[in-house]
Amino acid sequence: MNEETRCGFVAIVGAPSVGKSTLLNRFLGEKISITAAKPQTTRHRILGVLTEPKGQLIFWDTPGLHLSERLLNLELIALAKSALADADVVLWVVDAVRRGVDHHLAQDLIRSVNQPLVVALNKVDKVAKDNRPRIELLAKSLDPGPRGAVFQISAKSGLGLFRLKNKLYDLLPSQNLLYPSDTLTDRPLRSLAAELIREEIFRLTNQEIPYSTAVTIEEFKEPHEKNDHYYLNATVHVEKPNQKKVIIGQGGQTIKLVGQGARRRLEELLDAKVFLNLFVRVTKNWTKNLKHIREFGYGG
Ligand SMILES: Nc1nc2c(ncn2[C@@H]2O[C@H](COP(=O)(O)OP(=O)(O)OP(=O)(O)O)[C@@H](O)[C@H]2O)c(=O)[nH]1
Ligand SMILES: [Mg+2]
Repeated sequence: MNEETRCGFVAIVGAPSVGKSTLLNRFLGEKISITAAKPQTTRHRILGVLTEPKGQLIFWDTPGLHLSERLLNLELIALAKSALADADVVLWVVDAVRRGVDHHLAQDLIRSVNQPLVVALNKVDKVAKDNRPRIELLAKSLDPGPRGAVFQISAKSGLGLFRLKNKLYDLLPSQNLLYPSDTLTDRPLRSLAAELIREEIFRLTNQEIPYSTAVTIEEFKEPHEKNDHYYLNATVHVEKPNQKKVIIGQGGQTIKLVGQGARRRLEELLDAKVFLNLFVRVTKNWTKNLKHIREFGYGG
């Protein structure tokens, strides 16, 4: 083992929509975690592995931390907590412009553990010049002192990420790589496919629809021969009959757009033609039912 090889787990945590998944994708140079302008996009603990000559940063992307008694949300908080408990270093992402409605839940959870802490004040590309002094003050107030450091970054433009990454390496233990160097994620293709469909639903629907939607893949057939199609059968689960109406849209227009967008993205991901069948089903109040939450692959 090279004495200088650094390797370990970094839990990316923070309030919803602060840019955790965008940051992970940016670090990896690949989209493995879906992103959206609407909160509560991530519903898994997503492993992303970055291997470089210096070592290996093993990230856990986690669901945004916010207070709500909805059972699905409680499961997602538990997931983020489990990543925090397993991490060597905590990477707390804070929105420089809008600190996130539930900033305090993240703060409390971070205070309850004692690993090194790096704070990433994200979206500084959005900060107007005359607001710079306010951001400097905010950065100062978030500085964890001897426990770590604070960085001003933009996950979108890449600003500040090199220094942030180097700090993360410095805080990790010296040890051999834990994953083969070509590992990117532990998410199976099938699950990435379900997530891409969900991302299209986030893009094309509003209000409570994105949060009330789950996607499962019933069939995922790989091509047998070159130039053959992938064949996917997916179910979009919603909680109420009126949500089903919205997702299908007038004359089937919305579900058609979801299907077209998701198919294009899947073809990019799989580098092959894709045949995608979407079916919309009402699974009453699934976000309040642990059996369904698990069945759809979220939480625990
Ligand atoms: N301007 C700007 N926008 C950003 C930046 N990082 C993320 N965003 C945007 O912020 C929104 C939320 O990003 P996500 O990465 O999905 O946020 P998240 O923290 O993973 O959200 P949850 O999974 O819902 O907790 C998206 O519209 C991103 O494009 C950034 O550095 N600058
Ligand atoms: Mg996310």
